[in-house]
Amino acid sequence: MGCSMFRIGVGLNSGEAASPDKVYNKIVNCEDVGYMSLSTSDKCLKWYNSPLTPIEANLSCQSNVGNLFRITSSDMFQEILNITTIIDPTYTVFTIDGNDIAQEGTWVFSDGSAFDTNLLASDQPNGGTLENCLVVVSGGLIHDGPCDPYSFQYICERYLVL
Ligand SMILES: [Ca+2]
Repeated sequence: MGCSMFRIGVGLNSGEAASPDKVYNKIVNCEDVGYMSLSTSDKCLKWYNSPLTPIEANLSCQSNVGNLFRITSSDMFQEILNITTIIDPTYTVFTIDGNDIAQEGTWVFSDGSAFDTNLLASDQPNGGTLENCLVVVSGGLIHDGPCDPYSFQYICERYLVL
């Protein structure tokens, strides 16, 4: 994404400067807005250390113009596990987007789109109506977990360009 600032002497349509002015282009990336880039996603990510319940965590992400991190492929899952191991190697549980609140057993992201349940650990989900949110547990496995009252670390995502 490019961002331009013009002043007198720079053509608004051409972007060309009349001498002696010069035109500089700045490329904005996730790191510029305090987030991380992923090679497997076009969204920007941020790890939050202060634990919240999954429901509170999603509200927190929304207040930062995003949502909880949506894992949509095994490659993306592996990449975030590699990053998480560097950020907080001692993590035990962190929250990601996905729930079956509206219909037990039907897992969707917070925008209503489908979560691929093939990404779950092989013995999951196992919590029935007591566990309607998604978490990643240490060892790198996606489980269903309680939406409240327990608090976990979490990851938000947002688009770079809003
Ligand atoms: Ca459930």
